[in-house]
Amino acid sequence: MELKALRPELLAAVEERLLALSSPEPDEPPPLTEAVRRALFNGGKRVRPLLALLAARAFGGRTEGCVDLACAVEMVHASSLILDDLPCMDDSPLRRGKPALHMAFGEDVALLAAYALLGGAFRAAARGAARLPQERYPAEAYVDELAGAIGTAGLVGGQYLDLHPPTAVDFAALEYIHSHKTGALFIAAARLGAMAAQARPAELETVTGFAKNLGLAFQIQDDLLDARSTPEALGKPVGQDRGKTTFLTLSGETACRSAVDALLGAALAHLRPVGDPSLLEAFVEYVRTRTA
Ligand code: GRG
Repeated sequence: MELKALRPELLAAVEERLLALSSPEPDEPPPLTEAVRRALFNGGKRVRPLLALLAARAFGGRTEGCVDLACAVEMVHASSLILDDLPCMDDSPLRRGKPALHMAFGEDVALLAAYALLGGAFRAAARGAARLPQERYPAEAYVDELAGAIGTAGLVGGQYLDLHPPTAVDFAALEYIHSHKTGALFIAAARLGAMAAQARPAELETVTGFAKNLGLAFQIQDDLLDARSTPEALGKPVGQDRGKTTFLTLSGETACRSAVDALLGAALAHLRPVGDPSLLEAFVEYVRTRTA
């Protein structure tokens, strides 16, 4: 099946499960439910869960077994966006064109919602993983994968260096920041999908190389979109990175566009040993042509 035809079905499964995963506990304070749901359902593209589900398909896995894992990754992503927007971090009043969560609910509720999403993500991952075959990858391997992507050598580490950059930010420093801030969750999404499909450890390495290149290309595109797109096309304010060193300020537009092409080419090259790479190839094409 082609990605165009499959995508709505996969995204519908993700929406449905995210709704279930964020349904209120019997004694949950309603404002928390509202904040968590606002963070989850405010127009995200669902790139990471889609990547997880397509990676599962590429290794012959049934995607139902992987939906919880895909949703766990999206919940971590939603949590990271809440935290990223806080005044002590990126200090952004808007997210996806609407008030950031701390603007709508206050910083205290935003922080609590971010923690609630993280807890929910681990619950989803643990429960999803427990329903998969345990011989090659026991349930804790999936949980460990997700935890590693968040930690000091993942999202948190990348965010730290983004907030405390070295005095001279060069390409290597930016690559470190973004391969952690953005790349870590792309890698976790693709690996979790492949693990759910029982891909062999060597195949996981292939998937890691694929997702690493894809994640970095995605981030460089983000820099380009931030500088060159319009708020209408992007669904959020542009020029947010002004004053920051980005791939664009460091290398210029032409070099950035070449880097995106080269990275996407490298991502595709990693797919050569994959049995049926067609859906992941189509996903690369979607990333190549994205406008938001
Ligand atoms: C403890 C979860 C946690 C995080 C702490 C705050 C933080 C560390 C990390 C921030 C990471 C971050 C916000 C990276 C930006 C990644 C990125 C490219 C975001 C945009 O992704 P899209 O385009 O967003 O997929 P949508 O809006 O479509 O969901």
